Amino acid sequence: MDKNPIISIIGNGGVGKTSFTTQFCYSQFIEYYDSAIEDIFRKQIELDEETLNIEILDCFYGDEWNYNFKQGNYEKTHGFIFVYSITDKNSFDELENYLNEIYKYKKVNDFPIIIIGNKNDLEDERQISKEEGNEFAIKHGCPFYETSAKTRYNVEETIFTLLREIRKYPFDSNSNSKSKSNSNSKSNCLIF
Ligand SMILES: Nc1nc2c(ncn2[C@@H]2O[C@H](COP(=O)(O)OP(=O)(O)O)[C@@H](O)[C@H]2O)c(=O)[nH]1
Ligand SMILES: [Mg+2]
Repeated sequence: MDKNPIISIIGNGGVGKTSFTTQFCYSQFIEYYDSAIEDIFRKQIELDEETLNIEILDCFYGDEWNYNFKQGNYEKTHGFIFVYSITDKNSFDELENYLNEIYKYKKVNDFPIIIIGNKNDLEDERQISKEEGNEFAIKHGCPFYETSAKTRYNVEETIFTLLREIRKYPFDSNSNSKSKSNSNSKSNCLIF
């Protein structure tokens, strides 16, 4: 596995991408953060006795989105986190479009993804059931978690599961593309 895995976190504005990332990297929930900022977060972690320097690309999506920047980011990404908010049906409906967007740059089955329904602490405002989230993940053959960037619920689990998925896809640095050791193997879907 690449010792410097790169993760892109993708989803509508306001779903909690930056909060999730800062919770993971700094164990802090930051209430206000400018959502029009693109940022790279870095953290050194131990995973199964291996030291990894991970980079998380927290991507802003909007009209001003720079096409070249996006393409460059997607190509170098080892694994993607797709985020919706359980309190925002629109953010859930949009995920399909984001996934299709990535398929323009990477082949289906060629990269690991994980889907998360964030803001799990806001049960009273829930618009998307856990089952709907899980079914969507089954459709895309990837793991699924509900998370809370506020309480840190499943935040580490999400990243660690994705990193273990990335490990199954040996990265070929010569061709800058990934080939999966067993392209037929789909991960089991998990519901939390
Ligand atoms: N209650 C709750 N609020 C959250 C959670 N994640 C993010 N937020 C709030 O949702 C808003 C948008 O979060 P942000 O991380 O900026 O979203 P981004 O645009 O996807 O980066 C902020 O006010 C956050 O404090 C969460 O898990 N629970
Ligand atoms: Mg943000």
